[in-house]
Amino acid sequence: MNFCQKLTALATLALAMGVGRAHAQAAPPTDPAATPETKLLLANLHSLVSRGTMFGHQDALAYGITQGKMWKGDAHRADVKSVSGSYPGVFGWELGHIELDSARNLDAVPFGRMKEYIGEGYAGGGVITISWHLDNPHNGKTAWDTARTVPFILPGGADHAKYVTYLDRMAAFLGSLKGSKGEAIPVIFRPFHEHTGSWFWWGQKECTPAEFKALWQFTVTYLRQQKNLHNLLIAYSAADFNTEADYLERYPGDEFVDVLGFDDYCRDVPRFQQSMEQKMPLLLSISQAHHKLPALTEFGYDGLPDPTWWTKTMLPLLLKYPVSYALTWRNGDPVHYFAPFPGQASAADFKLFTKNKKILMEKQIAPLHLYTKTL
Ligand code: BMA
Repeated sequence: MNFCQKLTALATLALAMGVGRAHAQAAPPTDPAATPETKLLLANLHSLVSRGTMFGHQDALAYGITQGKMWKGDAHRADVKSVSGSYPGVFGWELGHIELDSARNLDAVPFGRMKEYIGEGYAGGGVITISWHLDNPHNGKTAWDTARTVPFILPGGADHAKYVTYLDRMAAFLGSLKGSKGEAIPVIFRPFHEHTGSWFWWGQKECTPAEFKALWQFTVTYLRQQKNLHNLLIAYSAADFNTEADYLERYPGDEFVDVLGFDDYCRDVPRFQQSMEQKMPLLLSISQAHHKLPALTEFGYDGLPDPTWWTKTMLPLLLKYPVSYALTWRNGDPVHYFAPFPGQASAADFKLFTKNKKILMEKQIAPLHLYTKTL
């Protein structure tokens, strides 16, 4: 073989081994009975990673900020769209208080409206992800209560029946999400998030790894087998972690997770960059080894005080460490917000950020028909 032939042979071998095609071996959904749309979505999301990162915003369609006040419930409105011209590619929603049979979630979004917003996001071609800050089933306090709880709600525990009631109410909502043909809307469901921290009752100091895994496995199995939900991709999302072992300490197993992620917030730019530089390579290598979809499941800079944070801090990180999506948190009130709105200090920079071809908004994603066509 001459030099050229050797190069070609090497390249062929590399391709056959999947080198450079990290996501080609992506696992199908862990739910063997996943709906066709759910299966196709996951396969397409794996392919899409090489094209770019979808930008996501929590509660994008429900409310936002305008001239120092809140807007709420306006049709076809999103702060991200007012600034960039497009809806986000990913729509995040939150189910806290559905377990209480409440008409509104813990941030006052009516569940009836949320269902419509989810339908709109899906019909527009976007991706839906849902978190759940559920109240403590053991003592009725909030998700932020840190009393020891998990052993009481596991099968055989004194509060198991109560937890199952909570699951039933939550599952009824997830099962009610339907597209125009009556098909179930696929959802990236992200329960028990930030479990490596200790601020929720499912946190690291609040239960053992075995208890956490048992809770996760019971929950996912119950939703699939008892509630017949087959539209869920399950996301495991940590807070801080230092090593692969740390990240996987409470991992419930490859058959219970489709998306791997973590949540990280900026309070100081150099420290945030350092934290992302430490966590992102670990996330990417663990996702690749387990054939899971990597995502930055929450990120943000509360109040966006840095006018060039999007292009100077976030963009370089997302270009260097390609993840499927990066979801920023809600525009909760005029002093607690994570996405820019017209007039906000970082609005012009956000617009530039969304113009980068590697940042995918709904406009870029809609023509791909992620639920019906193979990419
Ligand atoms: C938190 C804050 C809270 C909110 C909760 C659930 O990070 O935004 O105000 O209630 O998320 O959405």
